[in-house]
Amino acid sequence: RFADVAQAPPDPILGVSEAFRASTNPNKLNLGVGAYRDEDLKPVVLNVVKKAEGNIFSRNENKEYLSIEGLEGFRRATVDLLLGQGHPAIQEGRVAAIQSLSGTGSLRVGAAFIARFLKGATVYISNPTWGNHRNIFGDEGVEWKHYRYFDAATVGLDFKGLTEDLTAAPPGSVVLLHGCAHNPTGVDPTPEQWAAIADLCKERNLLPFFDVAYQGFATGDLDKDAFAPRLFVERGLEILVSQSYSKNLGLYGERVGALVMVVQDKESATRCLSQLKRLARALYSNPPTHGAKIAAEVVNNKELFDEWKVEMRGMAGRIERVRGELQAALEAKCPQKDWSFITRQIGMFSFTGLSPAQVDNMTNKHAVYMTRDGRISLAGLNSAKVEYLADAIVDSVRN
Ligand code: PLP
Ligand code: TYF
Repeated sequence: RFADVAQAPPDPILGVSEAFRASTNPNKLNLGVGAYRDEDLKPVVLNVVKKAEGNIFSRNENKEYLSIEGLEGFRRATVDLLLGQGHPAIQEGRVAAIQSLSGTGSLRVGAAFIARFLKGATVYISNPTWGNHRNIFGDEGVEWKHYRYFDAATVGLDFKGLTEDLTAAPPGSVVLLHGCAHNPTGVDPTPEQWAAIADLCKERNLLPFFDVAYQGFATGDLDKDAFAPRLFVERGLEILVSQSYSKNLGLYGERVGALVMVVQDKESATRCLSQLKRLARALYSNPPTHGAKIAAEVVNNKELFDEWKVEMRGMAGRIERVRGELQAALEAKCPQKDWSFITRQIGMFSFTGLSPAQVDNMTNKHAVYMTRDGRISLAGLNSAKVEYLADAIVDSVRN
């Protein structure tokens, strides 16, 4: 019965971590997965998370099911974090938010909503994008197409290509946009370009679906990093948003996130939430409690919230520092090439432009583990390893 089941390919990102673990090379370096590491390259549990957990444990709460839409305090907190406390859309009651299984699960609920209520709509995803986007929409039977995004020649945004592709998209299509710190390129639209994209969505009747997985990691400031979705709402657009606390609160394994819909009026919000609950019920019934309590505790407690902002800036700052160091090391070792893209790119990643063959050289010869699209996670780099990495890159580009 099961003998004919074919082997599934490994995840192109998480598979890198498996290969890294299997390597016995003492110099091995894991720049594959986008997960924050400290200067000793160890995973981090934020101080505010430990404090929040202390508060939660001291209240000796039960482990009852949450309601399908999730923890009330978390739902409020996550919308506040996205739109800013007291935002008119919140006061008008036209925001529907369902706690879901981190960014991935929230995207999947969004995909299920699209499949059921926007039948036939195509989702436009950037080329390139986070690999799982294709699976998430594809597995829900939602058709997806690429829009142009990255221009290898300028190592920047192909704004002309993006505009052309979205202009050609049929009205009613969905456009998946990375809220900030685009994965994998580290290239975001400028504020003016965001405004133009918003106008285009409005003119062409496209539905923006923001994937917000790195709020805090673009500028180190949670509010500034919510610029794009807030701008779209300000311009009168209805939006879908998936939010993840994996990176900014370091809650990876707790699976904390939400799907948020900002719609035109309160009645629509009520009905949309009822349908999101209907979808979630069949997918996983109700979301996990612990991580949501942590996020709610941090965002809703002024003291912890302020401390989180400091820790957030610390993480973003460490990544920015190693970016600068890597660029300087490459400029010293290989001055004939322009390496300025490394500090122009933002967020956790650098899109190096290394070809698959060069990536193989990085991994096979130097034990630098990274994805085959040439992306490196700077969250997995420290000062001590900068020289080693720069030597490996220079050796690989010369090959
Ligand atoms: N979207 C993007 C762009 C990501 O990089 C990630 C990975 O963190 C996710 C969504 C979802 O991650 P998670 O399911 O851990 O929130
Ligand atoms: O792009 C990354 O590295 C992160 C982590 O299936 C991740 O988004 C990677 C793959 C995956 C889930 C999370």
